[in-house]
Amino acid sequence: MLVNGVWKENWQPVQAQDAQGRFIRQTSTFRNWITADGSPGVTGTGGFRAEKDRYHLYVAYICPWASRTLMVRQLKQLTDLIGVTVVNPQLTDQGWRFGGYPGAGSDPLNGAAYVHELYTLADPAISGRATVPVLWDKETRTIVNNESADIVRMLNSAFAGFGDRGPDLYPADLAEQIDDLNEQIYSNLNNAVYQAGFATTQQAYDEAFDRVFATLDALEDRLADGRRFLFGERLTETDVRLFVTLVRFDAAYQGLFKCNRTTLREMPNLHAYTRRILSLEGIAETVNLNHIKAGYYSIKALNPNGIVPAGPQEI
Ligand SMILES: N[C@@H](CCC(=O)N[C@@H](CS)C(=O)NCC(=O)O)C(=O)O
Repeated sequence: MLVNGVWKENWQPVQAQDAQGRFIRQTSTFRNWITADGSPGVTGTGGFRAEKDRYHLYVAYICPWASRTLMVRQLKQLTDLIGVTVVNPQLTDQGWRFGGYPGAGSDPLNGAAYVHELYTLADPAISGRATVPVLWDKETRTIVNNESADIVRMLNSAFAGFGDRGPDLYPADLAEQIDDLNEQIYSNLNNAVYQAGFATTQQAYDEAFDRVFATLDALEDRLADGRRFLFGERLTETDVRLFVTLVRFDAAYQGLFKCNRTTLREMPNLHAYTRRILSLEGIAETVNLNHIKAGYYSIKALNPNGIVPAGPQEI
């Protein structure tokens, strides 16, 4: 991680843990918003007006949080407005690295070798972890935001002035229900699989495992009435948040993170739902199973010999 702008120690997967050995995720540092007119958003400062070719996303295909932002960029048809660079899937001693792995790129804007360099460009005295996604502003050469939940929401609305940009993923009449279900899915699934995987006590693992499968069971039931998406016919940001975990489930969480009561394939409604979202225009390009497997199985603390499983080869 970075301490006062300098990279310290080898990269470690566990960010922090509580007294019971439960994994705790770091909170994000840059919380500014792109808005239609450059006025400040819900948090942070203003000055980030929606403009073509001004912003760039740095992502990892392995990362579910970064993948949310990639999906929304596709769903909102923003691919010609906002560029993307994908990092290598394996975490190095200095965190995310650019270039070399098939499907990854080098940094076209700043010539950085590691993502942590973007953080020190944005704030030379920064302390904290250098996470993806990073939403970069080419004009002021800084990080607008590194919290995927914010990025998903700002991309849903900020570029409305550029024509019809796909479905409203956060419609006002569903906002409260979306916020509620987002929170449940984040705590009991998106983050809980990591809590199972990185648990350092049996109790912490058991608790996380139970939350993961109770949540999957409830979602499997919810989809039993044949609805296309979580709230019916309309795709929302909650579907994006659920999809990114489901699509990694059999490839990474089931094996490496020991979330192995049931595979996704054994939950027919959730499996069909995942494939339905995967078939939406542009979404398959945001999912790279090779990166997902190579990335998760490169975490030495969980897989010291670095063997990458051959399967599964499809979702
Ligand atoms: N709150 C962040 C979390 C992002 C996050 O944890 N990204 C992970 C990859 S999945 C990361 O970059 N980890 C590197 C590290 O922790 O050093 C978000 O949702 O945007």
